[in-house]
Amino acid sequence: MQKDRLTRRDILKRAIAVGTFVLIPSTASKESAHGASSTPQTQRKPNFLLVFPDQHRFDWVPWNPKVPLRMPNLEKLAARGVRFNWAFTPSPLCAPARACLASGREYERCGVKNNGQDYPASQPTFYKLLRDSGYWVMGCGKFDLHKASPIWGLDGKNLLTEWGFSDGIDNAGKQDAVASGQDKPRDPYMAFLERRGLRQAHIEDYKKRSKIGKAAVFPTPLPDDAYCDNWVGQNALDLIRNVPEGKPWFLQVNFVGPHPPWDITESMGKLYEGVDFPQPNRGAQLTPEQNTAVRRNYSAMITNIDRWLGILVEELKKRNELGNTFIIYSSDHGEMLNDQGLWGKSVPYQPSVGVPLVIAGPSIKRGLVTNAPTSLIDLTATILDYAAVAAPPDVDGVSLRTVLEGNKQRHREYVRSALNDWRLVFDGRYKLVTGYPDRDDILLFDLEADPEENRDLAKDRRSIVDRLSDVIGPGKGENK
Ligand SMILES: [Ca+2]
Repeated sequence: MQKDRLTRRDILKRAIAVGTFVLIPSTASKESAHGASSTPQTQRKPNFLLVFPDQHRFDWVPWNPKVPLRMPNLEKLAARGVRFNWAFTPSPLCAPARACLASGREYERCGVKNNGQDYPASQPTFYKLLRDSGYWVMGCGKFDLHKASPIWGLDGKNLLTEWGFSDGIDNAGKQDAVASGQDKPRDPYMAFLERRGLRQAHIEDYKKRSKIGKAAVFPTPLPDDAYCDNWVGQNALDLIRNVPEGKPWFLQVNFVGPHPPWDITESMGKLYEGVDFPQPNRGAQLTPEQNTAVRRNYSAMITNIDRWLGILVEELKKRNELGNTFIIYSSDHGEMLNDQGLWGKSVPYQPSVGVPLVIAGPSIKRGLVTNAPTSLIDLTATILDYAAVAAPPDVDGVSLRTVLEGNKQRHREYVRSALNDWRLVFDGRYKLVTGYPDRDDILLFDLEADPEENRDLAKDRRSIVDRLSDVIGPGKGENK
């Protein structure tokens, strides 16, 4: 077997010798120390693992010295890949953000304006394109592509085939599971809790939390193995183990955390016991102790997701697939955590629109940190690019390949985000926001000098406002 394997250099040598060049996909040309299987690499398509928690904000990362967050597995991933300082969601709300990712289109063209709309059945998804090209396409956790019609099926397979998946388990998000499962389970997670005799206890726990509101930080009565993100992680493992032999695969793991409520298990409650966190920027409502407690639970949910990232990477090592798998860690949007006195997302401030982004995989630079502004829609283009599947002409995302392989510092001039009436454009330093908080308002922030966005410069820097106003629209095709 071994003697039949040609290295990239061998092939190039032979090509030069006979006066021809062959195109060798660069994705398949280099392998990490963990190696590849005995299949000739030029014939193998890479796999993709997209770890996609819900509501993980951009600065809650282990390399931020201001936040004592532990994510050892994300740090390892960053050491063998590229991490982005300026990754944006195209729209900071569940359904539009995930529709933008699925379609690769900016907010205005993603077909989903808010959480009250389903993903249009006739609109293409990159999942479908991958599947049509021979990929085994999988997903688990909360997909949120049909938020207006909350029908998951107890096996979580209701619309998976239509969206382009080969296999998967779509469960309800935290609140949707409890709201829909009051009388009987309507989604696979509540069905699982029912089988374990825990559904009622979970419903009662959420009732208690909703009465207390943001300050509810007590642990759930659920044991660790029944906690939703641990059940989602187990589903991810089971899916990888059931990939048909020889198929390249894609898996998106949509963890439900660290979205509120701040429910954690007893054991997760010990992770940040006694650890201090910075107080919110211009926060309101809660006491310092309550803010710290919320931030501990938020961090515990993220550290638990990081534990699953580690388990999944170990599984890939065992399967001898790590060298041929792109691993991407990001999130659909952030969480204000009481910064600016706000909670949740939906607003144009960085804790809401900024997401973490780390990518490692074959041919990707190791340990690169980049300031290239990027959007989740660029992931769509990047995945299709590395899978050697042509992106449809109406995809707005731009492949990150040149940045990931260290050949370019930037792949686009501007990045955008939008929701309802507001629009945002960021050029790598200045961020212009129109239509927020009211339709006629304009805000300008210098994120280099004022990363917490406390000084609006719109009245002082008119030329920058004018320049960015010209490009604040969806910018179709500008990057092509
Ligand atoms: Ca979300």
